[in-house]
Amino acid sequence: KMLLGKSPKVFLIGLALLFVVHVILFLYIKGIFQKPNIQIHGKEKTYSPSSGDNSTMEHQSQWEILHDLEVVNMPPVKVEDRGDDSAFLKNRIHHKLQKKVFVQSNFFQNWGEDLTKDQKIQALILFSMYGYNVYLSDQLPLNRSIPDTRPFRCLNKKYPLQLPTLSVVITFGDEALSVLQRAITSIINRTPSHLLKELILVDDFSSNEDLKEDLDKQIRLYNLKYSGLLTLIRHTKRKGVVSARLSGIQVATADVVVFLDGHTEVNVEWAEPILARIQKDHTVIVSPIIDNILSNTLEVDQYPLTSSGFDWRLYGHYDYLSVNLKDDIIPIKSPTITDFFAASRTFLEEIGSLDIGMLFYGVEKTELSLRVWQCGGKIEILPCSRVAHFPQTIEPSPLMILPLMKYNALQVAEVWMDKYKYMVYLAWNLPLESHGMDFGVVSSWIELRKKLKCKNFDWYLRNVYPVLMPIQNIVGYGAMKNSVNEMICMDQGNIEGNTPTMNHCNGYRQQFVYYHLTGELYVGPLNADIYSSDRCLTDPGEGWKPELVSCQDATLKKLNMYWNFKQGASITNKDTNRCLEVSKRSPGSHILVLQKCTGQRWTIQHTVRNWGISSTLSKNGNGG
Ligand SMILES: *[C@@H]1O[C@H](CO)[C@@H](O)[C@H](O)[C@H]1NC(C)=O
Ligand SMILES: *[C@@H]1O[C@H](CO)[C@@H](O)[C@H](O)[C@H]1NC(C)=O
Ligand SMILES: [Mn+2]
Repeated sequence: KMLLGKSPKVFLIGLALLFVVHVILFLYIKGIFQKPNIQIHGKEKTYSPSSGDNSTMEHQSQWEILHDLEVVNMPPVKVEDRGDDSAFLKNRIHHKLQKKVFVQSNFFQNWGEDLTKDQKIQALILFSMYGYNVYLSDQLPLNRSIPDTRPFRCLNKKYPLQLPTLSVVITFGDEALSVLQRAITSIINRTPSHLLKELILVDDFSSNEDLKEDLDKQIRLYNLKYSGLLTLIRHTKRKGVVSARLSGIQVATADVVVFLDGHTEVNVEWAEPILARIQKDHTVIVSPIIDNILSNTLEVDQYPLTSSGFDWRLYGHYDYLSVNLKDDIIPIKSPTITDFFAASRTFLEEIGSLDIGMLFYGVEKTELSLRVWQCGGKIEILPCSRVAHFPQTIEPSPLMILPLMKYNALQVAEVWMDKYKYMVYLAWNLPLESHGMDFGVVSSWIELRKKLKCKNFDWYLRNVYPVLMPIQNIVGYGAMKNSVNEMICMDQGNIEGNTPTMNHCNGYRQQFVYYHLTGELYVGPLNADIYSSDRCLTDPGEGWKPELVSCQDATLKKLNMYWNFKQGASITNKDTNRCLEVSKRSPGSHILVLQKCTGQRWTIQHTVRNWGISSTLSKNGNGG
């Protein structure tokens, strides 16, 4: 921005390319890949820990920060294929180190104004690499105090003196050493030493130099001081969080095992509520409340009490909670675990431990949670147990994750969801039959389910997670195309707005359409739960613009929301008889209009035989 004029031509080309890349990344991050931890259902907006103040940094991702570092005439970048993005980022940053860097970033709005330019550059580079403020972390004491975020009544709670022992498993990959050490220090300082049996670190193939000899040295020092408390396991290949946790379980010996990651700080008396609850009932799996560590100032921000659930893609997120807040210290029954959880080691073993087939974050929480509830366990979130955590760190690109998530979701649907699994196919926009997606071998899990006489998904829906509302009468779904131009698809348009439009077909959820036997047309991602109403296409009766309205509102207000449609035919409003058609606005740009029918035809990507649940999909369900 400030460097215009130096070598304008190259700069402009470079800037244009970078802009495109960032727009694509931004769209992916914001639109396609909804982060599970920051979405509160029911409010239909992103949870913002400090909304109200001016700190924009919490929402600035490493990709956006990277933008602040963009330089003139950046050379092409060699991307090492390590199967993740960190190498890519480092490579980019390394090039920039030798270049002139633009350091005026809102990163320094709340912190570090007094740093010199070189220090600022260093701080930004570290932030880009890790997704949190490593420069500051390196200066803070490892044993720093953090605010006690528990509800007040927790402070008076007494726990039994005799409690089960605890193995803490920390899995990490490419963590900043000071952040990892602060996690270790907080656990050692805030867990009663007679209960903390061991601390197991699993390094999932980090590439950082300081996580090699430096970490080994630190661990030797800890072990001298705390008589062999720490164990370090190193993977020689990146295997993912489930694999890393399994490596940890294999060496764990205490009664209870708890899983954390490397960018956490446990709070006072975090372990006692966990151990007391599992002592009382060893079939309960518990999660602490995860408070946020702000990524620039490293302040701890209290997180509200929530339970945790998932959408029909089986992707985990927090649910808006309507608990009676007078009872703010009793365990919260939760449909799923959150990112961190603790379990009796023997109970976890009984129900099949962790599923190594779960390849990436997101669906693995749903998998374990369905297994726990359906096979006789329970899940609770404990308001008196608090763990602070950086919510945003470097993540692989959504492009890489989505296929893995889909693969895992289908496995889970196959094993645990019986006749409801069709909803997962609808949410992912996959054909109900012969979808051609290989989802691996699930027979051992089906056998385990039989052996443990686990309950069925219908029981889970009715007793644990009535929030999800399966839809029975969708008869057509996926991309909706018009005979005028096969390259464009119906699209929900601007997410803030309510005017659907036509855009180039891109396969994203913004272009999913669901047609009901009863005439409703949903446009956009499928929610199908009681919190977030899906959006129905309506004819306002006048003007040419179709509107998207929450289906609940449309029903209440008796809007014109029912449409006649058959594959390859027109879309006609049942009340107004107007047709939904495509009109050219300018070359290459199309819009949706309501008008007198001119004979345009529509086709929808998938149709459902037998009006609803496919017979082949429901027949091998294991009713329970
Ligand atoms: C945010 O910025 C505005 C204007 O710059 C200022 O008036 C306000 O006090 C700031 N709020 C906080 C919480 O810092
Ligand atoms: C951290 O450790 C130092 C040195 O052992 C000690 O002086 C200080 O009081 C500790 N701080 C906290 C918050 O425990
Ligand atoms: Mn994390």
